[in-house]
Amino acid sequence: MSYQTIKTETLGRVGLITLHRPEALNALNAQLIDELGRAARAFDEDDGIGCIVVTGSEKAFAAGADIKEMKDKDYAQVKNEDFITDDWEVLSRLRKPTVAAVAGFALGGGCEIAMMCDILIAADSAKFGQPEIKLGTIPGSGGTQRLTRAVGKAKAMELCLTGRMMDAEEAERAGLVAKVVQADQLLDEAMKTAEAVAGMSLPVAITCKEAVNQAFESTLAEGVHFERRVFHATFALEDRKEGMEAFAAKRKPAWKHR
Ligand code: CO8
Repeated sequence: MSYQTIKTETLGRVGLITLHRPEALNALNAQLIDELGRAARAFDEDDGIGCIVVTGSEKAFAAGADIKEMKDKDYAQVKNEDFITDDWEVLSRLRKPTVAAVAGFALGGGCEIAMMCDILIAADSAKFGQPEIKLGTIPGSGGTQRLTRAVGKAKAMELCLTGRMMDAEEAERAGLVAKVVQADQLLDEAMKTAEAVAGMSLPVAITCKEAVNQAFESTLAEGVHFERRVFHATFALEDRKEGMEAFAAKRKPAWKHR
């Protein structure tokens, strides 16, 4: 498939998507969202892929929805076309684990797309924010919800209501990102993480992702119950047997299902 606003590459069992609209700091226009959705779905459906990495440029992961494309829309239009359709949420619906590798600006929809990924790794140059309030609007693709779940009400309120940016160190302290690395090592680190995940048994990795996500959708008791049920279910897999036998035999597991 050929794309104009993103680049894709398959590196071993990792699918790499690079947002690529350098003239607009990777602002998310309709074409980019369409291409990102198609590429992400294609990797998700590809048996050769175990993990997907989404990244941007050194200067920007993505500076938000394309303001120039959005500015002339009126209420009837956004309502009728259901602006920010499900396509914008594609990354949150993938079955396979995803890693966001963020350098530079991750603002508005850019921050929201990064937060849709399962593991967020930041370069020390990363800047996160939901500046929509400065444009007279509010986040529209989960910013008020995912940011609040990640960093808590106090910081999410402050960030959304003032529109200020938070740097990588603050984002790590607040629990938004898994780790911060030097900018020139961002992609290497993200790939290492993605390769480690892609090296696991795929049905187990998918199950594990589902179980962690359940924490955001249920009470503690329901979540623990769900976890117990899917934990039991892993005992139906040959890979569960293989993993434990390999440990006992002091060898590396040879997963059957990848
Ligand atoms: N939309 C369109 N163009 C943009 C955007 C954007 N969001 N951000 C930057 N650009 C363009 C600039 O207009 C400029 O273009 P040109 O050279 O033609 O003038 C080019 O990119 C470079 O940008 P700057 O010259 O502004 O670069 P600076 O380094 O001076 O500033 C900033 C960088 C601080 C990131 C600045 O560009 C900025 O504030 N950008 C807007 C950030 C913003 O407000 N983002 C939120 C957008 S609203 C939103 O995301 C709603 C989300 C809805 C749901 C999305 C679902 C995924």
